[in-house]
Amino acid sequence: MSLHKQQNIVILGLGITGLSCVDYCLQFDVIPKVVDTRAEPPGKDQLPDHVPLYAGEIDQALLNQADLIIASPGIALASPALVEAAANGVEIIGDIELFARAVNKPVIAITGSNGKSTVTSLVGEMAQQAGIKVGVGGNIGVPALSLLKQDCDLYVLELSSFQLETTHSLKPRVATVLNVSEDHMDRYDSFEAYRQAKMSIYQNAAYVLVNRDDPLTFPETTSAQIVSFGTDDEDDYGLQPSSTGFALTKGEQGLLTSDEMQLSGLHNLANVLAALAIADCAGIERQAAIKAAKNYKGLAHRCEFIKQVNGVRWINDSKATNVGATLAAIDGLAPVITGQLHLIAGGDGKGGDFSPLAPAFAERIASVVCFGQDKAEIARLHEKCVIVDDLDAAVNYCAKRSEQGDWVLLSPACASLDMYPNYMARGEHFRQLVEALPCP
Ligand code: UMA
Ligand code: ADP
Repeated sequence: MSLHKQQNIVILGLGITGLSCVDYCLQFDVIPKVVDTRAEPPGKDQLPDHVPLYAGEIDQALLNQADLIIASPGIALASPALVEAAANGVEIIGDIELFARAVNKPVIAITGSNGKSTVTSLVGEMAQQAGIKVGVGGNIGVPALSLLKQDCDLYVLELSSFQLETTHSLKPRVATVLNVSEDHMDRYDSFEAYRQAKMSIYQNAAYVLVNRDDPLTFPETTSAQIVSFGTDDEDDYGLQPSSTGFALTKGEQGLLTSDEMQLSGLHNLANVLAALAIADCAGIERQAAIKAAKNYKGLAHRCEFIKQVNGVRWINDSKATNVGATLAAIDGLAPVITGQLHLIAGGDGKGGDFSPLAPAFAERIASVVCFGQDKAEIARLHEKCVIVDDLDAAVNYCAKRSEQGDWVLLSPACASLDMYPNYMARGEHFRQLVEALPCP
């Protein structure tokens, strides 16, 4: 797709997405107008001088007069400013739609409530291992448009429900919704609205990969070829119990075993099965994919082992920003621990329901230490929960309470934005606090 010099294009949001959209427009000699509700948007310093920025309150007339608005994922289509612009007939798209209109190589599109980044980066490693020039980006933190400059032969995109809301033309070679559980309820009217945003990834896909363990990932109708993964051995990509754990299989064929992998937890076996299925559908050489799966160590802030102090293992799962992710971490870790599990949780719950955590608190956790904006709501779930002021106090509490053989898990079930710039900063703070614990 090419943009026209005369077009009046407004880019809404000046984060990393907005900056990538500005850069893309400038490649076509189009000078966009940039609007952001923040007085000091984070991309301000990197914006070229000749691109006008309207920061602070939104000037509605500017939006209403645009030929095209490119909205960042942090701004909901349902926000009043965009609703009014749409009512005035202005076309509103996102960066992924621009990418979709321009790309001429196969695209793998990955969404889901949890596991997106893990599966996306693993598929990228598989393609690289097979010698394919691959671009990996999207919600994982590299704006998709910036990948187009690399002229890759395959693109692997992690897509959020926010990005999918403004995407219509993507024709993925393989599309998957890995799982659906409650998240971002501060942005959607209902769980079904959130799910439908995710399901739109299947439109125009050649292969649709569904999760047999989660019927919510099944499309109502599709003309695509359906492939499935699951933690049973019923069909397609699955698991069979073995003497050392599990064999990852496709039908009757063994692909690798869980003890050959560096990742742990049942949820990660599901992630690897999904990645292997995607690789097959995308034509990535099978042996290369298996080798990458064996070597893959996982990403930081996802059930990441930090340090053992006085016989206690400290785990950073700061990326667990919703209840489903924290449940997966507890279910994945609890069975391998000889001592007890202590959980640190809390932050901004995004309007979600914490109650699914209650049975896990009762059965699998010794102590729950709650901090952050929604600490009281989590603490209400069980009498063993205690409330502290911040992460420092939470780490100190767990250091005092834990004994040799115990594990301490930071898996907040909440976004970090009430106290930190992002989940990485929260995870880094946790790492520093653990590193500073006295070791005899
Ligand atoms: N914002 C305003 N006013 C504006 C524009 C944005 O207040 O005018 C706020 C938003 O509400 C949001 C923040 O600024 O809280 C950032 O929004 P953005 O759209 O400018 O974000 P980018 O910096 O462009 O980053 C986005 C994704 N962020 C969001 O979807 C909120 C990044 O995902 C993604 O990595 C990046 O594009 C590249 O594709 C982050 C994320 O938290 C990691 N995603 C959510 C998640 O994973 O749960 C969906
Ligand atoms: P996302 O990009 O969707 O946020 P990540 O791969 O970054 O997913 O993992 C985020 C968190 O979700 C991790 O902290 C982990 O505990 C949990 N998680 C990872 N894979 C799964 C899965 N398949 N099902 C449920 N939870 C998962």
